[in-house]
Amino acid sequence: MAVGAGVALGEVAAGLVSPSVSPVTAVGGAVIDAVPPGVKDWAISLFGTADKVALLGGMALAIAALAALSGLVELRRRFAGVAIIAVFGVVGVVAVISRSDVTANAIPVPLLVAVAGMVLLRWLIRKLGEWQASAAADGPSPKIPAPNGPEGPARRRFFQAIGGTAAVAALAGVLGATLRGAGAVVNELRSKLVLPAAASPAPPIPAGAGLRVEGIGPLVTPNKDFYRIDTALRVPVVDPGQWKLRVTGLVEREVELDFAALLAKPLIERHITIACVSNEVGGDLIGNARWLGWPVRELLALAGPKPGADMVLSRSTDGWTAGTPLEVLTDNRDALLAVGMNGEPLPLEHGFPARLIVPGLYGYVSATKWVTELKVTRFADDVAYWTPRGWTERGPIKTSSRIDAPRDGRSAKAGDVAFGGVAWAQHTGIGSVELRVNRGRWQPAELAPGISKDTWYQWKMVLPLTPGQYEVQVRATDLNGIPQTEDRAPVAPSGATGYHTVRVDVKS
Ligand SMILES: Nc1nc2c(c(=O)[nH]1)N[C@H]1C(S)=C(S)[C@@H](COP(=O)(O)O)O[C@H]1N2
Ligand SMILES: [Mo]
Repeated sequence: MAVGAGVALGEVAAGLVSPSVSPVTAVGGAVIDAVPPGVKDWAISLFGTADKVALLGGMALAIAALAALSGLVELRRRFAGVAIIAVFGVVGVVAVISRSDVTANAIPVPLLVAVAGMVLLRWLIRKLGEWQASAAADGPSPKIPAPNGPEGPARRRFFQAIGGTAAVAALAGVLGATLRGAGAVVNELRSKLVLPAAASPAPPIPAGAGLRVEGIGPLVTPNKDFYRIDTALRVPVVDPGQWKLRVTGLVEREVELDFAALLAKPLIERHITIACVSNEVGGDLIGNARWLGWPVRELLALAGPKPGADMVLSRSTDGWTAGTPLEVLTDNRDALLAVGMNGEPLPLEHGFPARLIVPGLYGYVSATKWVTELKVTRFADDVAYWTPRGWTERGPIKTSSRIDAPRDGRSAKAGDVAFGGVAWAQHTGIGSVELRVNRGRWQPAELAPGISKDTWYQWKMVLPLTPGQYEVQVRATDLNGIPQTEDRAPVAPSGATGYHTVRVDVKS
């Protein structure tokens, strides 16, 4: 019961976080990947297309056997059964981490399964022990319960605990299956989807754009490492066959677009770095991806915004909204109604089947995931989700820079110490990056070419350092010659500012 409840709670958590993080699915997938081909062929010939059901059934039997074993062992020796569950919890974590499509937010799920299983097992065994103890105290024949003896209440409490655990397991099982069922179906549709080639492919990445400095992040962020920010407790699951986008409001004519029609448009592919307004100085709520999509200005041109309109309120399936200046969506920048991310359909967490990506604006005013409506309106008439919650109505990304290597607080060996990181000023571009040591004079760093002015740029600088404590700061200047501000500001209401500072302990 304890293990069953833990596994069921894990399925609920997986259903909420992401369909791909279920420990059961991850362990099953790891088994599929690990068994030798001969065994796989044998299983397929034996079970045919029911091979997955057979695998899940086999896993259920294995889990039940493991649970029974833990219970028997725990009854004899306190924490011995708990330890068995802990070992399998570690196996679950390793299985989840080893899945290539899984993000960091998946790791708590198998931990939850193991912890819930361990806590419940200990609790139930204690109740059982209390019953046994009172039965033993009751007389020489504990087999025949005395209805009014001290074992009566202890026995009842044990069965109440077992019954309660069973009820939790059953409820969680049903909820988890419902949540995950829909996600699994759409995940399957997504994995079968073949996106069209871009009519205008992404310009090639300039040679030398990616610098080799130990500890510096990749120039293009892999999907599984891309930061995720949204208000959705459960990842919205949107069937692309049902998806529609409507352009409404102050327009000459409303436009409705389904997914097939969107894919039939001449799509363009561009590298664009998006950032969250909640990104602290030096933080990692920023990522650079190659997005495939249809320019929003072409969609808006079909609808024909009426004079007086100055904002587009985009809305997602879960009711979240962003307010984007109409001007930004109609100028010549590559604001996209995106369907692809780094050569794949958007991951469910990143807005499948379609989202907005706007160069130069923080995500909260532009990057609506699971988008289904663009309402052309006016800032005076409509308010987006985060505006009444203490964030500015407009959210241009502030020019900023980050030191990735060496990390703050690390020590380095005296001699040439390689510093490296990124700098961004989306849609303006970075002109220069400078470093200063212990508040000394600013020295120019080597600046790699950006992929475009809409992406971050990598920089590097080798400093000859003798043993001692150093404080190193970075600052970027955009291509208009405007440096990032030194004044420190918190993330609210419009994005953090100030120099990223790292302390390095140089040892001989
Ligand atoms: N539907 C929806 N879209 C959303 C959000 C949200 O809460 N709901 N958050 C936005 C914010 S604040 C950011 S920073 C970006 C993050 O996009 P990502 O999760 O793909 O990195 O999505 C934006 N799009
Ligand atoms: Mo954000």
